[in-house]
Amino acid sequence: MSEKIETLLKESRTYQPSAKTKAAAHIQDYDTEYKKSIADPEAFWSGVAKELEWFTPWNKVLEWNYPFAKWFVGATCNISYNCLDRHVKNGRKNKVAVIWVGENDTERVFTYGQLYRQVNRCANALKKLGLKKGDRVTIYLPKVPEQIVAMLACARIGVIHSVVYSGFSAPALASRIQDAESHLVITADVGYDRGKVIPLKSVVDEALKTCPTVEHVIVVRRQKPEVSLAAPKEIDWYEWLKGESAECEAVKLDAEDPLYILYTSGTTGKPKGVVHVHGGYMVGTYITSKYVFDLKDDDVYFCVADPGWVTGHSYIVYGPLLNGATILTAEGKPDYPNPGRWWDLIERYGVSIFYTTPTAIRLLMRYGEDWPKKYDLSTLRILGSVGEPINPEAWEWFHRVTGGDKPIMDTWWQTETGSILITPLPTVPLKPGSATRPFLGIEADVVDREGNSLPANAGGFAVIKKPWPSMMRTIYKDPERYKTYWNTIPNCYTAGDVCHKDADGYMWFMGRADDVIKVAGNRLGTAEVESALVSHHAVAEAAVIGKPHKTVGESIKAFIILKQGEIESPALIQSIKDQVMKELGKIGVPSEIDIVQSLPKTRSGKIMRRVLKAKELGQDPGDISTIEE
Ligand code: 6R9
Repeated sequence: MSEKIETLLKESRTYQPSAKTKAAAHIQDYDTEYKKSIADPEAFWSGVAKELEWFTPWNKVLEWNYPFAKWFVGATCNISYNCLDRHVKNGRKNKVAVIWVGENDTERVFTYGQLYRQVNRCANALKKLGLKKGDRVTIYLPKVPEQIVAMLACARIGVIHSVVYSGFSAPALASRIQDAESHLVITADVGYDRGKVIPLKSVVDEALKTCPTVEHVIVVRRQKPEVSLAAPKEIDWYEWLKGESAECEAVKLDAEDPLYILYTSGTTGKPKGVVHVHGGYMVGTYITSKYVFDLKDDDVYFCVADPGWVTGHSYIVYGPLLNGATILTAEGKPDYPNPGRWWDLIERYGVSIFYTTPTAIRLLMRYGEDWPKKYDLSTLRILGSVGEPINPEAWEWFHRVTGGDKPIMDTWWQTETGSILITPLPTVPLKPGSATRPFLGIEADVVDREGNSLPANAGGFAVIKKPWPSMMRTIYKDPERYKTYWNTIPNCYTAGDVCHKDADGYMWFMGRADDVIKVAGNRLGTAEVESALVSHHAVAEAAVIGKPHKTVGESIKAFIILKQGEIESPALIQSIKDQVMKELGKIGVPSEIDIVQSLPKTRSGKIMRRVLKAKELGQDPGDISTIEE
C-alpha cells in the first residue's frame, strides 16, 4: 500500500466550521437538508430547477427506464441562455464574468454583457458556416477565453461541443474528431507552457489528414508574425467574428438535447465519449457550485482546471456562470514564473474561493511555506480540491498556509457524473482526506461485488444508488458501453473507485478499482498507453501500471517485451517514449520503462497488471491461481 493511502487510513482529526463560515453558508444544517432531499429526490431536484429559467416547464421530473434516464421531461431550455441572458437582464450586465490572465500576465476581462455579445457573434458565425442543432464541433484550444466563448456559442444554437485537451497529440485528437464526426475544429496557433511555445495548429494539420468530416478550421492567432492560413477552409477567429451581430436568439432545446461530448479514459484503449445534456446538467452544476462553494454575488472564484477536462466544463464554465459569479482563470503552471504564482493571483484579484488539485498542492508544498507567506491571502473564504484523493499532509498544509480557518471542500466526482457527488458543504465538519458525505439528493454507498452494503470501515466499491440530473446520458454511439456502468453491480451506478465509509458515514476514496490511472489528476487508461507503446517498431508487448508518486499521485511505469533481435539501450528507451509522446501526448509518457522477458497473464491471455503492481511495490499479489506464466 502506498504511503499516502496508509496515512489516509490512520487519519482521525476533525475540523468544525468557523462561526464566520457558518454565518455565511447557504446550507446551515446538512443533516436535515440531506434527509429531506433523499426522502423525495424528485421534489428536491425540481425545486432546484425552478431557480433557473425554462422556456417551457417539464411535465415529469424523471423518467427512469433503467439504465437510461430522462430528466425534466417535456421541458425546453438552453444552458447558454441561463449562463448569460438571465444575468444580463437581471442586473448583472456590467458585472465581471471572466477575468483571464495569460502566462505572461496579459489580462482580459469580460463582463456578462461583453461575454453575451461575443458569444452571440460566435453563434451567428457558426450558423453562417451552416452549423445547426445536433452538429458537432471540436474545440482544441489552450486555456484562452475563446474556449469559453466557443463552448457557450455552440450551446446557444444546440451544436454539440467536444473539447479536446490541448496536450493531446495528433493521433489522439484525430480519433476524437473521427468519433464525433465533427464538421468544424476551433484551435489556436500556439499555447504557452512555462515560457515555451507549444504549436497547436500543426497538430491539427496532422490530425486532419485522417478526418474527412471537417470542413473548416477556425484559428485564434496569438503569435507574430501570424501563421498563414489556407483559405477558404482555414479562417482567422477575429475575421470570422467581424461584422457578426451581437444578438443571436438562444435556441429552445429539449431538456434532453445533448450539450457536449467529452472523451475520457476507460479500461479499453478507445476513449469514451461521455454525453451530457442541457437540462439536467444545468441543474446539477448550478446547485453544486452554489452550495459546495457557497457562491455569493461578491465572490471572486478561481478554479485552476483546464476547460479541456470535466472540471473546467462544470466548474470554470457552466456552474459558476449559471450562478452569475466572477471567475478568474489563468493560463500556466502554479510554479511559473515562480512558486508564488497562484498566491500572487489570489492577492491581486482578491480571490475568495480557490478550487485546486492535490497534485498542485503537493507541488507547492515542496517549495515551502515562505511562498504563500509573502502574499495577502486574507480574502480567501472557501477552498476546494478535486481529481484524486488528497492525503492528510497536503490537506493540513493547504489549510494552514491559507490561514487555518478556511474549509476545504474535497469534491469527489467524475466526467460521467457531470457534477460533484460526494463532498462536504462549508458547514459540515471536515476530516482531512475524506470527501465526507453525499451531496443533497444523492444516495451513495460502499458495497461488495454483489451490491451488498458493507459495514463501517470495510473497503469496497463506491456506488450511487439512484439516478441524478447531471449524470451522463450515454456513451456517444456506444449505448452498450454506457450500460456497463449500471450493470456491473446490480441496480446501481458503479464509479470504479475503491472506498470505505467510517462510523460517521464519511467516505474515504482510495483510488480506482480498474485500469484507470490518475497522473497529476489527469485521467488515463493503461490500455491507451499500452497501445501507444506497441505502436513502436521495436515493442512486441507492453503492460502499464500506475505507481504511487509523492507529488503527482500516480506515475506511469511500463513493462515491455522487445521484438526479437531488438537490443535494449538508452536511445531505444528514449525513442519509445518519443513514440508515446507522438501518439498520445506528454501526459501519457511513462516515467519508467522496464524491459522484461515475459508478462504475467491469465490463461485467456489477459495481462495481470495487479500482479505486476504488487511485485513492483513489494506486496502480496493475492490470488495468482489463474496465472499462466
Ligand atoms: C472530476 C474528475 C474521475 C476519477 C474518480 C476518482 C478520482 C476525482 C476525487 C477523486 C478521490 C476526490 N477523483 N475526485 N478521488 N477524491 N476528491 O476528476 O473527473 O477525470 O473523470 O476522474 O478521479 O478516481 O473516479 P475524471
